[in-house]
Amino acid sequence: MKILFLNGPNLNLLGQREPEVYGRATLADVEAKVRARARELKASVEFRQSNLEGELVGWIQQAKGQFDVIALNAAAYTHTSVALRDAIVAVGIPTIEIHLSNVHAREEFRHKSLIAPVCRGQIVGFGANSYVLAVDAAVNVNER
Ligand code: CA2
Repeated sequence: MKILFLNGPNLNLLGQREPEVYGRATLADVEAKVRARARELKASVEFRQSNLEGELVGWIQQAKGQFDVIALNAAAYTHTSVALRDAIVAVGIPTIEIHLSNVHAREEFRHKSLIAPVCRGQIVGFGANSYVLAVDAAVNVNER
């Protein structure tokens, strides 16, 4: 099981600002937690972040034949990006939407996800543990 974790804009700032919303863990801390769980479940993980929509689209396209599951925190692009949604559909790789915060309990513009309808499911609101839970979800993605 090969899982591609993709992180969208500003998530490189994690742990540096807004700890009351996003927690104190840095993105490197989140990656370490993901790798620890992946090791337990004998899964392999690639972990990337970009502030550029096109780069995220490129990574999704290139994942075809390379990864079994994509775990995607598209950050602000969640709420705006038809391009990411189309890329997920185009590659046909099961994709899990992740958010640190509970987007449904925040501003109304965060309630709408353009990618949710083309993802297998959403894991939101558990901070860094949303990512850890995504490893478990990925490993079991075909058990429905
Ligand atoms: O809760 C999440 O994981 C989000 O994807 C985070 C995005 C936000 O736009 C989504 O609505 C929900 C924001 C990521 C920015 O992260 C920062 C972290 C620390 C300081 C500033 C921004």
